[in-house]
Amino acid sequence: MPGVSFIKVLFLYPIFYYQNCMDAQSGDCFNNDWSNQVAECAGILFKGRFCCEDQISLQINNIVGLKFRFGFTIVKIDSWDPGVDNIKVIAEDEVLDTLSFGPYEGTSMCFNTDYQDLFASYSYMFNLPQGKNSLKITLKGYFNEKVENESWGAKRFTLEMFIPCVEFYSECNFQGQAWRICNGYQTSQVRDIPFEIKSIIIANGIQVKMRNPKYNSGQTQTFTSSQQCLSSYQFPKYNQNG
Ligand SMILES: [Ca+2]
Ligand SMILES: [Ca+2]
Repeated sequence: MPGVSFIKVLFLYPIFYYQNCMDAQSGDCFNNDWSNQVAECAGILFKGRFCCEDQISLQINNIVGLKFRFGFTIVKIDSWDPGVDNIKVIAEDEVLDTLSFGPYEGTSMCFNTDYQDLFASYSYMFNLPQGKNSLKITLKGYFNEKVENESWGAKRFTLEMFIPCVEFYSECNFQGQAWRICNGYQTSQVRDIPFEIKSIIIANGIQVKMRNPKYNSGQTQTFTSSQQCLSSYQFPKYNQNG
């Protein structure tokens, strides 16, 4: 029964997983990621304007990794009150930061000419627990006056994976038992995978090579994207070398 079957995973990292609304006039600012509201300040497009207790989120499904970096640019508009008005940056349930600015921080660029505006970039490393295969990032504001007086927006959203994983499933569509290989983890050179593989989550930038003499005339298969439903495959061995 055992043949020359193997799995080899090549991780190229960090993986630039996601970006949105990067440039001054990016067309993708108008997609529905985060929000479908788009505004402009000094010729620069951003998602906004938001006020009051507005929050915007990005939900990513079928993502496997242990360590990430999220980056974005906040657009502070008009008369924020320091210590009162703020935005929380939240990954899953963890508050990564609380951002606050004063009304005169920045330069007068847009909207209320009495108050200054600024663009400021931030990035955060965070971990995702083992076993999670989805990620939700939220920007949650608290403002106690109307949008004409104080507001915010955001742009240049990026997500990088610093410890990416590949996850194998016993059923199609990423269901059933799961077994993962993560970059940076010490793993034995040869390992048993405890089930027949039916689907795999593979981020862009990762290559998974697999071979089984009973499948595709024993040719090596290289996968560079997620596989929703594979034909019968059984892999007794795994080898983690580039
Ligand atoms: Ca202003
Ligand atoms: Ca206020």
